[in-house]
Amino acid sequence: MNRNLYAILFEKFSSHIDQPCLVTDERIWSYGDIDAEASRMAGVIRAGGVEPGDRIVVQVEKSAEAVALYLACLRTGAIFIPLNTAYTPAEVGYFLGDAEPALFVCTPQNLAHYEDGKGAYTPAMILTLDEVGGGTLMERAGEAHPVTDILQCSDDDLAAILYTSGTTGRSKGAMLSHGNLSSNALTLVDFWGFEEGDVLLHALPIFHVHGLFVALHCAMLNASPMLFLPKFDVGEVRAALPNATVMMGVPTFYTRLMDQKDFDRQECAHMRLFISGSAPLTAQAHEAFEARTGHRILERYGMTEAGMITSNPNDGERIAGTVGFALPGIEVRVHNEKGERVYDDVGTIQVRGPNIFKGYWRMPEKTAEEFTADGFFITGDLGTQAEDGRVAIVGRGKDLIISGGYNIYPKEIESVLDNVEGVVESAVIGTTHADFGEGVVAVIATRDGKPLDIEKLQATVGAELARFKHPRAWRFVEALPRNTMGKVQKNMLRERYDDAFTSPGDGGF
Ligand code: MLC
Ligand code: AMP
Repeated sequence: MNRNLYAILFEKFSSHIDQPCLVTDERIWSYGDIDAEASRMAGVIRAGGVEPGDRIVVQVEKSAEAVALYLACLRTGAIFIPLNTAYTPAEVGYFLGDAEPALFVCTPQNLAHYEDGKGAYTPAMILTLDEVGGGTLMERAGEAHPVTDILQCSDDDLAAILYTSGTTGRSKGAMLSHGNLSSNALTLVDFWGFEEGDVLLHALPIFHVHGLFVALHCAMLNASPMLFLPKFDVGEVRAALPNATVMMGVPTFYTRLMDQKDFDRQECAHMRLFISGSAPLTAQAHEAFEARTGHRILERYGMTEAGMITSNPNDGERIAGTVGFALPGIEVRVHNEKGERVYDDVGTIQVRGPNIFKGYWRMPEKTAEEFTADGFFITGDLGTQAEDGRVAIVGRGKDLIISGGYNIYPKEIESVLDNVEGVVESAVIGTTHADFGEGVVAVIATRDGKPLDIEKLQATVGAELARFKHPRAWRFVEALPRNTMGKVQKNMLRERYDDAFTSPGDGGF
């Protein structure tokens, strides 16, 4: 049997080939249209000499064509590597060098950055795709001989690599197999009760697990239409809600909807399910949303290396401030520092199951460090597990900021800041931000504690890192607080500057 994820998706939606798949501003793409587009793009991939197992790096805006490109990669056995559209050429250069793709697809505007010889690694083929279906990829697809077969794969063959930054050093590529993705998708479509008539409101980006895998796969396995919005725009989302039944979002989606004074029960009357994840949804936001709309948001927990791990039930009690139970077929446990399993006590969350990734691309030592001897993946999240299995996340063992659902690793920003003249050392922290959950604060030690030129600091960060990672509040001190081991006490800094985005005059956004 062909275990290629595309074969599994195709088998499910092929009896609904005329059903709408992606509804965009420009047109309605039926399942047949998307499949045909994926065949043409597969033709371009094959004609370009891209072999199964070769990598294809993609940094393009959200569009139906970008979805077809992902499906074409699955179809031909090429490994799909999506990149955040906000990444700078410097960041993309690292990913190209690490992944060594046979093909890189970028926007026409960015092409000039990557043409021959400009970066450390130049892919053999660079094509372009814009947000309305233009670019050299589409020109070639128009002429290509369509590939209608689906490459025979096993569960262990790689489907995608998603880069996730590390607490130390550079980003690591999490290798995800066809089996990782299909096992998770088949579980979710069932667990969340996808049914005939469901319509998914899709306003997430498609370069992360949430919008790319969870949302797309669930809809496609159910042959559901997706109202495919280019991004989260609160007005467009509200306009689309009455035609949808399911929405998946990060907590910022829900707080932004709640900020709309006239957003009410009536607008959500048609909805079956609101799902939240990628960042903590406060119990307060959960309860306020229910009071306003009558819907209890279903919160679930996941990560790049594992897809979805736990979920509150579709039928059953959804408890605010918890992320529910291990999904069927997945084992979750909490271990204390002594390596003992604990219940109702805080420890590290560990996971084992068919959803767990195959390791970090070309980093066997890093991979080994993240697994226990009995094969559980150590998530780096801190949580509790009740005797009945219910999990609550209480913090992070890893030094990570989650802002609006995007992960930001302080180390990356600190490394850039530490090279600026006048900076003795820096500590980057996340503190409470009403819109993004956490906002980025840079605490900088200077020789006499005097402030430096913020514009200069911003320019230095801007040349290297994507805008969503930029510090939006700056604090200058004589020295960073350290414990007896010499480690910077970020907890103290987080407490001290927790009002950075709430006190008057601050905010930065
Ligand atoms: C945008 N900006 C952000 C930001 N998004 N800053 C911090 N954090 C973010 N998440 C900045 C931009 O750089 C810009 O800065 C300004 O905010 C406005 O940009 P925008 O493009 O207009 O922002 P907006 O459309 O409002 O985007 C906010 C958002 C978006 C929350 C809708 O970030 C989003 O869609 N987030 C979802 C991320 C996601 O899918 N995560 C899943 C990861 S998977 P300036 O200075 O230029 O004005 C995962 C596993 C799992 O975690 O469990 O799911
Ligand atoms: P990423 O590596 O981008 O996939 O982000 C995964 C991280 O997001 C997890 O390790 C958690 O820290 C966090 N996360 C995902 N879902 C939730 C949730 N429901 N509540 C709290 N944190 C979450």
